[in-house]
Amino acid sequence: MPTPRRHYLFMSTPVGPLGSGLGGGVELTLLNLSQGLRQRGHQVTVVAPEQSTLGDGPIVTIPGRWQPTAHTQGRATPATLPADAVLAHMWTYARQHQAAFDLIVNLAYDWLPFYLTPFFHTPVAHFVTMGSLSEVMDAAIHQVADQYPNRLGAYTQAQAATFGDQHAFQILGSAIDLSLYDFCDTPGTALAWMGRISPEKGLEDALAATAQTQTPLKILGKLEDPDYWQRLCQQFPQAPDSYLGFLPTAALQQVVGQCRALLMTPRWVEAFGNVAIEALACGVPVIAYNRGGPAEIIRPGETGWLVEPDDVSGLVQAIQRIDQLDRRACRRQAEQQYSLDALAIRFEAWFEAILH
Ligand code: HBI
Repeated sequence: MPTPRRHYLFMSTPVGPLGSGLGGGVELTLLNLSQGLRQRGHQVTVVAPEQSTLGDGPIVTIPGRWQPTAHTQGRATPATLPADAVLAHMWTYARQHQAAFDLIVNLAYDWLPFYLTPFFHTPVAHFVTMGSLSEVMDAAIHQVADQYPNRLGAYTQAQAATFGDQHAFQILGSAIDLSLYDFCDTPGTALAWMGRISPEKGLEDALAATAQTQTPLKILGKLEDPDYWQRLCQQFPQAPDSYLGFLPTAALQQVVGQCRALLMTPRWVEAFGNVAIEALACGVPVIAYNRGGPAEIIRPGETGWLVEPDDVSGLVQAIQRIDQLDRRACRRQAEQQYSLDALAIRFEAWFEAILH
């Protein structure tokens, strides 16, 4: 029996307008998911702070004060709500219009939407976009898990496990628009490293490994922590000439496609690691610490290598075994698992499980 055509209401992150970059990975998830679900015949309406832009689909923009970001707060930080909060106004809109939708999908990492779940007639599902950060959010998430067992989604098992009860989560992964990435079968000699230049991303290990193997390293990403970068430049004199800045997708995929492999050296549990599937889409294998999201993406010995976390000598050994990996298998894995349609199919199955 074909899946019925649904009308979903997506509630965006309240930390800033879509298209501003303030919403981080959620912006990409919302754009890709709405595009993929519409291509499968569903209707998607997105509710987001005013000045939001999201491709060409219908979007309801709501005024009000942005929410302070959760990922810089501590575990004991209480739930907060500014006066005239855009988050509160967004959920007032949802309450008033809920009858027009089959399902409401929350992407905000905030207390209010989780607390409101039992107050709605239309079912509310929550796609959780980060790991465990605070007691108050953990309690709100566990409350929903207890009352509505199948209403929580996450990117990866590792991210879900940070909440202690990973079985309460549907694991959905992520996706990219593969039409923006070209397969490259003729790499040069360089390796790539992509991500925000900030301590939790562990760039120093990639610099140490490529210094040992005398391999050029191309560094791409936003220079988020200048003091940290200064320290790296002193420790690794070749670093400044490896840095290519933050590139838009077209230029990024051009540079990465020419590389023999991508190095991922996270110090923390990456909820997913979108740069891994961007590399695979270009045919570039991924060498990553066996930690967090990348460990659930890479197929060891086929599309990459997993290395003992924080072990630079393990990175060096993996770099010496890149040629055992198959660049076409990398592109194939991106097409099978990380296309817009593959993502939409995973979310559609989760939504149908909730609606039955
Ligand atoms: N902080 N309070 C709050 N709410 C969010 O929805 C939120 C956030 N910080 C970061 C963020 N969302 C996204 O950038 C990540 O979930 C990817």
